[in-house]
Amino acid sequence: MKHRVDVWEAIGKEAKNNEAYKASEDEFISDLLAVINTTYRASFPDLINRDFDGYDIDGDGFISPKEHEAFFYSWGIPTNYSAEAFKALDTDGDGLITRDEYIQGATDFMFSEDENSPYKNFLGPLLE
Ligand SMILES: [Ca+2]
Ligand SMILES: [Ca+2]
Repeated sequence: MKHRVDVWEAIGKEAKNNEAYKASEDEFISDLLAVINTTYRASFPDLINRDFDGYDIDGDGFISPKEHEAFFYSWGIPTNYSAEAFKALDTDGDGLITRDEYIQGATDFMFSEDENSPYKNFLGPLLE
């Protein structure tokens, strides 16, 4: 949680004295890039382990397709994109996402610069 707050504080540093401040897309990206290569990268495994626990609603150690839809819903991502993202994460195709599968996908999504990464739709497709 602390690291997530660090990220938002870095992004929102201009906002402290200005309640009406809105980050532009460029500001958001440059601030995110600045913080991503510092504490955020080191804390990422911790962060995504906790995310996994949050998305594994029934606590059985796997993210089911229904739980994945709930994860998309909680982020405001249209749930019709869930199945495709789920399929990319479920690398062994057993119909469930293990912690390792999730961590692999989330890490690749966050840090890979490969435009053709199978995990590029981890949070749904980019808007046109
Ligand atoms: Ca579960
Ligand atoms: Ca699997």
